[in-house]
Amino acid sequence: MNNDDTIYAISSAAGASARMIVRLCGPGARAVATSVCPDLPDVAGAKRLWLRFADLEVRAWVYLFVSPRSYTGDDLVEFHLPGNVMLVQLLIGHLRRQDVRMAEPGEFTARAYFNGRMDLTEAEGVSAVISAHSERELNAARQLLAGELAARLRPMMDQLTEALALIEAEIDFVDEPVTFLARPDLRGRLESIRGDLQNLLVGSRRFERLSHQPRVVLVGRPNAGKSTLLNWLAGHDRAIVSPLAGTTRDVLWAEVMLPAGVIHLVDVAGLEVDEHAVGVVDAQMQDHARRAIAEADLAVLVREVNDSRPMITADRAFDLHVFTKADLLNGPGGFGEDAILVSAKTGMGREYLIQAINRLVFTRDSGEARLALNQRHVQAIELALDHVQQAASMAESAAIELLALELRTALNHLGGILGMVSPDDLLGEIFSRFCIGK
Ligand SMILES: Nc1nc2c(ncn2[C@@H]2O[C@H](COP(=O)(O)OP(=O)(O)OP(=O)(O)O)[C@@H](O)[C@H]2O)c(=O)[nH]1
Ligand SMILES: [Mg+2]
Repeated sequence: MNNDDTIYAISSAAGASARMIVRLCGPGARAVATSVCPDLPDVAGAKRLWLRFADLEVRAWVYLFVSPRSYTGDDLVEFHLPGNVMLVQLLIGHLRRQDVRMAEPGEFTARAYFNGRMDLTEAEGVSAVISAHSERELNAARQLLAGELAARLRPMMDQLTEALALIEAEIDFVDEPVTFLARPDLRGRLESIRGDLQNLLVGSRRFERLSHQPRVVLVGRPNAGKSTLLNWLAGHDRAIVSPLAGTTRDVLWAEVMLPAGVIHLVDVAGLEVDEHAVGVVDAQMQDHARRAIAEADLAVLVREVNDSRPMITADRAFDLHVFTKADLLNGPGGFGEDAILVSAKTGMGREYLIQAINRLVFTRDSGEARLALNQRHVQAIELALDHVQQAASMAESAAIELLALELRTALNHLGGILGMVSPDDLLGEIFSRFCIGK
């Protein structure tokens, strides 16, 4: 990435849309924009202006952001064109002829970082917001974007810096008996920082856990109506449904949009209570089914309303009981308090079922107040913790130079989280996960 280049990207979503956005950024952005849009004003703002390129005249909203007050910190121009792919291609063809190149993934945000517009955790927040699939992921990403991790780290880094400065001062006065920070006092300070770092780790959630799409499996006897439920909740015919018991043989799944996010709804072969009754192929089928049941985050027991046989069992407890075919109910049923009655035929109970699954999947371990950390953050905090711990344990015995080295290493690890001392390959790794146009 060369930060002196002028770059462009289509910043709207792929596919049909009412508007398409072409973003232009870099030192040459205004000059290049003027070649398309002669009336581009000198001051920042939004205006509806004429664009002229490829023998066309198009009216479009043009947004000008002037350095340093832009997303990236450079001059930035956005053309909001009518949503026509051909038009955008022609405009881009025109830009390409003027020494403007296409942005790499995440390059806009990388520039914002290099220009000091955001720290590295905030840049990661941008990426996480873009790829969030659920409310909880989005909330966690917003926390990063708002600089909450940085806000938690800074006081610890300040304390470390202060301790380091005090002991380094002693190194400078090595010939004189001056002590700026008594050793027991130093140990006390380091132990308190160690405690803070530990609390940060213990009290946080893992981003990776949040981004995994929750799996909900439907479990029941053959013919209980599991595949019908899958199709009904997914809103399309994903699975074959038939009155014959044993219709579903493989593990199937569909994405289902719930109010708080998307889940993986999994449908498996019906389970038999008497496993001796099943043949060889069936044994394999039941094996796959049982594995899918074990791996799911949530297991829903699906049972016909009129089924009076004993309940089937699995190697785990069921989180929810659903009684199907409520339209066929004959006589009063003794359903448990938290059981849900549904009928795919009449539509009964659908909303209720959706809310119940949503609640169980998305609010069970929510703890919204807890900060979400990614692998990179956790590793750096753990390393910093090791060095602070090491320094604390030898605070009263070790040579001052050794203590200073431990503290500086700890500080570097924490600084790395915010991108203060990050090697280039790490930065490349982080920004390459973005999409082009961000
Ligand atoms: N009346 C009525 N019939 C239903 C309802 N839901 C499912 N059925 C019928 O029950 C039969 C079995 O449905 P499936 O969805 O294939 O059942 P399954 O649990 O997937 O069965 P297997 O794949 O064999 O384990 C089909 O004939 C469905 O039309 C319902 O709500 N009301
Ligand atoms: Mg089925």
